[in-house]
Amino acid sequence: MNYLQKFEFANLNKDKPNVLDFYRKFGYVIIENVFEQKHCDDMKKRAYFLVEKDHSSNTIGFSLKKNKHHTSNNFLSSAYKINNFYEDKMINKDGTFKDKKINCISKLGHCLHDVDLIFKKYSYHDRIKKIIKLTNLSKPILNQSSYIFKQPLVGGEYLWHQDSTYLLTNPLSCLALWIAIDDANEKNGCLVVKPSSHKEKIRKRVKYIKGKIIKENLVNKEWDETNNISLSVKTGSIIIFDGSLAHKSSENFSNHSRNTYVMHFFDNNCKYSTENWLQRPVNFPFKNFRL
Ligand SMILES: O=C(O)CCC(=O)C(=O)O
Repeated sequence: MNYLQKFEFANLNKDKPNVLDFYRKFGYVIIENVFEQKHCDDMKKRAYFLVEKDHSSNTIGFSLKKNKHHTSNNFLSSAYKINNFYEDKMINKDGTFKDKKINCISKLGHCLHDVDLIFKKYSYHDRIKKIIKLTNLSKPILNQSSYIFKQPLVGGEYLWHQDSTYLLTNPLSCLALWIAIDDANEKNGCLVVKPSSHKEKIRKRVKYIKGKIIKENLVNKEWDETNNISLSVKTGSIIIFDGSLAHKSSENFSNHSRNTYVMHFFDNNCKYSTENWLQRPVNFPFKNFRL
């Protein structure tokens, strides 16, 4: 089986049955040449601008190993704002950076799609609509967006996880679109997936209840290091993946950045858990993703 099979955006109509067949079998699928270099440059330029624009005194670290960011108010408010998260290891004890700010940034999250004009343009772009129409989301809502930098020699690791752990609906409907802003490969920390793991149960749950993040093991089993596939992709490609697919990414050991824009969707015909950390205020509700 060719787990690295790629489909062309331009041939999507013709290839639809094969794309869906691959996605249903393995829980992810790669579509190439969705965005052009100029679109990716536009997003990258905007993301760098947003990093420089941030002058908040409160530096938030981000590490999926320590998860200290979960307790920060700035994390919770990122549900409806764009907050900057920095690589934990690049922040001194006094909160200052160990290098230029842009070299220390980990990610921007989690409402770029509804707050920033440039990201709004790409998030609700006709090309994204064409991809979402392929999926089985009947009433799609774009609820989370992240711009991940994975800067050269600094970008941190993402441990094995399933996205429905954080963005649960009943029944399950979380789906991610992972846009390669740079070429991604094994050296700079591309996405690593476990094909067909989307058919398994959600193993962990992270909830936010009464001011506290609560983590639960739903299945007492960790993901092992067998049967993994590294998804090397070119700039402008999109990886569509199921919210139950186990995935991770390693540190960036190269001299090249591995920027990505990731969007998460759910189906509004399913019940979005009130215990998910990501909640929008009444005056800024989720909006329907019009197709
Ligand atoms: O882009 C990465 O390195 C990881 C992204 C990821 O795991 C996610 O968005 O769920």
